[in-house]
Amino acid sequence: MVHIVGAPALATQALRRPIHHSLGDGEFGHFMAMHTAITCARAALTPGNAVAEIDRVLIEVRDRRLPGYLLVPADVAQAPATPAAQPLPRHTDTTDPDALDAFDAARRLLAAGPLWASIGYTLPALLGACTAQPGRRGVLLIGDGAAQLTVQELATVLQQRLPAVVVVVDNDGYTVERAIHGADERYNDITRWDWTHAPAFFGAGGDPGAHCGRAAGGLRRRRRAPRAAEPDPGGGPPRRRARTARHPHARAGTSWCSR
Ligand SMILES: Cc1ncc(C[n+]2csc(CCOP(=O)(O)OP(=O)(O)O)c2C)c(N)n1
Ligand SMILES: [Mg+2]
Repeated sequence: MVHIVGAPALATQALRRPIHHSLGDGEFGHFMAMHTAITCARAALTPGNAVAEIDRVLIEVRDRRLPGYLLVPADVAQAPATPAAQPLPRHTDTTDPDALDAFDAARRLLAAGPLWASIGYTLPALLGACTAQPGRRGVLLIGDGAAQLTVQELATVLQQRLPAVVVVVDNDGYTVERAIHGADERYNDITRWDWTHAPAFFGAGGDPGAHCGRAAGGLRRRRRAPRAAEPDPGGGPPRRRARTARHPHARAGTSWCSR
């Protein structure tokens, strides 16, 4: 993976103007420095170094199988370049081909967050996976809290008529966070959406291929008995505590959209 980042023209950078791609301080190296810990090779391209530096970064990324970072100022992107004389030197692959095939097969089936990831990542990832493999049906299981972060990508899924199924676990908030800390805290609540309107809202209302339904009876087992809404000690409106497993909406549980 190579992160290719556009930047203001070198002449603009030289003036140290307090603009975007700096922190408002006219310093344009901050973001490259931040990437030091998560990339194996980085380069800030100039007309003079671009051809050699691009190859250097690509070789490192390929051989070490780690991410790289290329910063491309606007004027460098438009400058003429002499193509490299040689193709990249071959990489001697020491990977067991059987193990690699097995990994590839598994990778084609499952796109998942790694050890831990940003919630909301998987909806755009579904869009990317379906776009990369036309005709294959992507299936996504996503929490309601996560889906609320990147739900707009559903509009592109619908517009592109991708054969995706999205199952939203509609459990009224950040359930896993409630389990870790703050079972009764309002910061684990989210606003409740009626997911069944999502296709119409995102412009696919008249599309007979876009279906949306609610799986009745999901999350039937509720761990705790309902409690009434409680007045906020701070004088605000009554708040519902730990709604996850008990809200009537949670019993209806799961919504889905598909083609
Ligand atoms: C961008 C980002 N913000 C916050 C978190 C911390 N976080 C991890 S899981 C989670 C809640 C997920 O809620 P939801 O998607 O509704 O899933 P549930 O646990 O309810 O099934 C949060 C806020 C995170 N991982 N990434
Ligand atoms: Mg949830």
